[in-house]
Amino acid sequence: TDTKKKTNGKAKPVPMELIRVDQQKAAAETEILRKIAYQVGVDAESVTAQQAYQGVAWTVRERLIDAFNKTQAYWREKDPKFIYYLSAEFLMGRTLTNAVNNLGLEGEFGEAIRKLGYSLEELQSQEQNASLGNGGLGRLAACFLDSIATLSLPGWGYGIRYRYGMFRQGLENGYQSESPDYWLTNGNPWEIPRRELAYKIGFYGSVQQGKWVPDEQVYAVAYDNPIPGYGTKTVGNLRLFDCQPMSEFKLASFNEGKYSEATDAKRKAEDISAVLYPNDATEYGRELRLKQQIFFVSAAIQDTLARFKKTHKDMKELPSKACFQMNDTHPTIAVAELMRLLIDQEGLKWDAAWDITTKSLAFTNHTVMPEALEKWPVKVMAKLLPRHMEIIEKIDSIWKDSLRAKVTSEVGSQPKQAAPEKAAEATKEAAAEPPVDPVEAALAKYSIITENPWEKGVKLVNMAFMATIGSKSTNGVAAIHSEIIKETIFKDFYELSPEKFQNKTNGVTPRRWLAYCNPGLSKLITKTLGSDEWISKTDQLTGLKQHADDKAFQKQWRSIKLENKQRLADLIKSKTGISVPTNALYDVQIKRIHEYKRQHLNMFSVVNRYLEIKAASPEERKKFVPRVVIIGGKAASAYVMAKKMIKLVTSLGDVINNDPEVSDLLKVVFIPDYNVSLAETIIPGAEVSQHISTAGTEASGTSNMKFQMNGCLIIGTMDGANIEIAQESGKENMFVFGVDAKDIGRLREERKNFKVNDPRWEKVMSFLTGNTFEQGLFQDLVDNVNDMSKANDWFLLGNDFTDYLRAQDEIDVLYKDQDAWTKRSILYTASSGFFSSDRCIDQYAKEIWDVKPCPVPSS
Ligand code: B1H
Repeated sequence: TDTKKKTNGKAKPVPMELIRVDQQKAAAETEILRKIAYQVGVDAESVTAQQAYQGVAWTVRERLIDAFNKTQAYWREKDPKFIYYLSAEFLMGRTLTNAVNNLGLEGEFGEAIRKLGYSLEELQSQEQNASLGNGGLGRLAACFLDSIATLSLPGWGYGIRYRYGMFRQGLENGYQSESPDYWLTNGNPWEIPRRELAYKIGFYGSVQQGKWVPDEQVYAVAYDNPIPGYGTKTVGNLRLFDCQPMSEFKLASFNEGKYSEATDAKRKAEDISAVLYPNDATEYGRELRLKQQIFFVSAAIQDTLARFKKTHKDMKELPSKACFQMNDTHPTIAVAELMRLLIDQEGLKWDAAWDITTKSLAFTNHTVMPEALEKWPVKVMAKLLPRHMEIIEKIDSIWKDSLRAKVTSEVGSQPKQAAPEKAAEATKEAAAEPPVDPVEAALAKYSIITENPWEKGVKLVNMAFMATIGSKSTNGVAAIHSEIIKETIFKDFYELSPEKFQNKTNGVTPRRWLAYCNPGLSKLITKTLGSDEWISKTDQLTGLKQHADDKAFQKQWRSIKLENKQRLADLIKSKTGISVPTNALYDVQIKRIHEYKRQHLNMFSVVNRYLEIKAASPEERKKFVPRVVIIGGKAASAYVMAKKMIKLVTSLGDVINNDPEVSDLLKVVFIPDYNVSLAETIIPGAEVSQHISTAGTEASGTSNMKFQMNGCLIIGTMDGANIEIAQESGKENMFVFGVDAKDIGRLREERKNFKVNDPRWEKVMSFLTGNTFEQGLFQDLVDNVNDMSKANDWFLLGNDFTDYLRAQDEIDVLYKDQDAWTKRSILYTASSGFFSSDRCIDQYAKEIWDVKPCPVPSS
């Protein structure tokens, strides 16, 4: 009952007298009308925006595919080394504007769209966001694809074609509500289904004669998503896999009237690629999630090996033709899967397979949050992937064998006697348990398989450790983060092989995040610099520095910001019904809602400002700089405190926005359902943005870079990439506050006995627990940071509160001097060049991947 036999039939040559379709293109206008008539199926007398979007998108798709086919054919011919970016998330957003602009079609298509009575922007707004990611990590992967193509690097992304992306966020009574994001309602012009390209993926079963016999099998069906580079003919690829059953349904059961049994296998298979896990930075120990991971990783590696084998016989050459970058721990089962395929399918010996594996894989870590470092229970792994578990055990045991001599000599050189005060305890334990070999005990810290510290006897597979051991490099995503991982989670591994550890400070694509989302500013920059080369050579932005003091230039700069603020005000009105004045300072914090990102600290300062305005006389009130505080972001569905933080924002909004005494001096807005396309309107309209995580917790941050590019000033801690942004733009130009990362360990200890010495803190706490709100509504949130008998303010809001308010005051002071403010804004954009993902990807290509550009020749 195999319905999907892999056909892969031989292609027949097309007769010479037939003209290739890519040479038959008519004018965009004609093609769009044909698409509207025959693809959309409507009479072109009048077309809705959605129909016009469809017509345009399906036409752009063809241009995209022409260039895509040429690129891929050229790469097949040249056979360069490829980078394969393995990621469970690609947060692509919308495609139309990006494709039109990157392909250089804006003139021709802009004109055709105008004739239809629409603008490109209007049509783009018809497109659903492809929200196949949680936040920064997923969006980073999308920016990387843009840069890989722009630099003409042979490279593909590999991931999952989730049918439901990141959940849609609504508000009910000020609380987050969640609903499924079905983003494929109107079809997807940006993908090419490859139904003939299907790989078998197994689960469960047992190992027989050294080989895996799975109990359950599904197909991974490929969908290609062409990725156009900017200023090049290169079009790369994002290959996403959809999960399909081996057979549609059991006809026999169906005929007996057992309908649900008949379709059981189909439903189970389709579940695998159904939904993105909305669990930013929290590990979710579900079997289905592990299924998703092996599903796309196995398909990606099988696909790569199949292509490799068409032109190469010796597997040993694989590392010179392919590098797999593992985006966080989610794809790290790749270590075991590549070993399995090389040994069980290609017939290699263990050592040869290990050599190939460790030369072909590379690993990026994106967080030090312990809950996000995936550790799968051995029981789950052994049941779902018995052969992989065997391989992991062998990797672990060989690895520890290789360290035994070293560890033995170290243990030997250490005093055997336990410290006197511990001795009594040790004796007690020793009586209950068999003696532990000190060498084995010392080896434990290097072990992939560890005991769960919270559950005795439960063994876990530490995926991050396996990834580091099994790959040629491990990197962090900002300078400070790359140092922290060497001192904490990977300390012992760093000491063994320091040369494996690297830093690659994140970057964002200047196409989407400046050139296209901020056309006004983009035009001014191009005019000022005399060319638009800065769009791919962002170092040229430094040329703006010499204009930073020019009053006329400042005025133009400001008027563009005002237009962008108006667009943002319109967006706020349409999404929330709240009217906000454009003469106020627009203050933005948009990111996942998390205690470590401290949206509640932001709200504490809002409360303080509110109370100060209320306490001021009408005369004094005139001195306040009006502010609109804008928050956006989703909370993981099971994260109770993060959801309470959203309720805090909306509740404060209800109180403050309706208080006539405050009037337009302060507004608090929560924009629901934050996503990529909202960010494209919010960021250009922001004047100050908040990146205020507790030092040492935010690995990098990437929206900070987008704000900087758009000339938005930053208030932030010395954390993640903020530190490097401060280096580039001048620390004195950033509103810096807060404790230092190196002190947080000690401060967390001391916080238990530390009282916040600031009367404003008490006022804020009493306001939040007072009778303005429903009794007890924010008690838990306040207790967490203020009641040291119940909690210890883990993210140190109490420590940073006073300094944060000082930095907030500095913002108001500077804003009153609009020329000084604008000058800084110009300097931010001028010094943002380093944070282009082109720079970042160039470093990956040279320092980790060893992949070289292979541009398609023009003609
Ligand atoms: C980042 C994640 C993440 N780090 C687990 N880790 C997830 C972890 O669904 N999950 O299980 C999803 C995402 N995301 C972010 O990566 C960091 O917090 C940012 O600081 C960083 O800028 C970004 C890109 O490197």
